[in-house]
Amino acid sequence: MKTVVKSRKFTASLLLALALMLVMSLTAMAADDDLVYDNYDRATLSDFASSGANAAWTGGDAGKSASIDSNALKLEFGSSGWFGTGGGIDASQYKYIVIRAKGAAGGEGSAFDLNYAVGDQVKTIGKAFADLVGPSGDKVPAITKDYQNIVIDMKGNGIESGIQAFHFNFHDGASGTLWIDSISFTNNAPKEPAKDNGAATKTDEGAAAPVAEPNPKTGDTMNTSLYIALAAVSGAAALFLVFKARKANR
Ligand SMILES: [Ca+2]
Repeated sequence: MKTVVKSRKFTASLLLALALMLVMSLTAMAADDDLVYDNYDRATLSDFASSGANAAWTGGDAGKSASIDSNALKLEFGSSGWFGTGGGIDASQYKYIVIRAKGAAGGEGSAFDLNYAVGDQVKTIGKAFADLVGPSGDKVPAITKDYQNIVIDMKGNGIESGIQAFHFNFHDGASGTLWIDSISFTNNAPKEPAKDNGAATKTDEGAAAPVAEPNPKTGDTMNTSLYIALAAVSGAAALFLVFKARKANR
C-alpha cells in the first residue's frame, strides 16, 4: 500500500511540475501581447497614470504646441523643432512599432524624422518618417486625413531594441498638424499586400486586425488556448491525485 501511495505522490508531483512548466511557458509567451507605450486616452498630456501609459515624460521645443485632443496627441508644428516622449520600457522582445496617426492635410510623414533614444543617447534613423519601411520591406503607407496603423519594422530601419524614447524632429520650414492616437510595440504585423501587388489597397494595409496573423513564434494562433487547456487538465489531475493519496494515507 505504501509503495502505491508513494508512486501516486510521485505522479502527482510530476503532474504539478508539468503544470508549472506550462504556466512558465505561457509567461514566456507574454511578448505576444502588444506593449502599449501611450494611448493618450486622458485629459492632459502629463497625466500618464490615468491611462496607464508606459511613457513617463514628454518635452522638447515643439512641445509647447503639443496637447491632448480627443484621446490623441495633437502636434501642431510651424517650424523646426522636436517633440519627445520617453519611459522606462523594455521593447527588446518586439519587432514592430505601431503608430496610429492621421494628419490635417495628409502627407505629413515627409515633414519630420522619427528618432529615438536608448538611455540618454539620442539615435537618428537618418530619413523622413515617410521613408521608413514596414514589415514587407516597402515604405510605410503615407499619413492621411484618416487614422490608420502605421507599422514600422524596427530591424528594417536599424532601430535598436533598447529604445526608451521617441523623438519627432520636424524639418525646417515645415508646418502642419499631426494626431497620434497611440504608440505601441507588437510582434503581430498586420497583413500587407504582396510586394508585386502594386499599389492595390496599399492605404489599407495597417487596418487589418493583428489577431488574424499567425503567432510568429509558434505559427499557430490556437497554441495559447491549447496550453491553457493542457495546464488546466494536468493541474486538475494533480489535485485529484494529491487528494486520493492523502485519503489513502489516513
Ligand atoms: Ca488614443
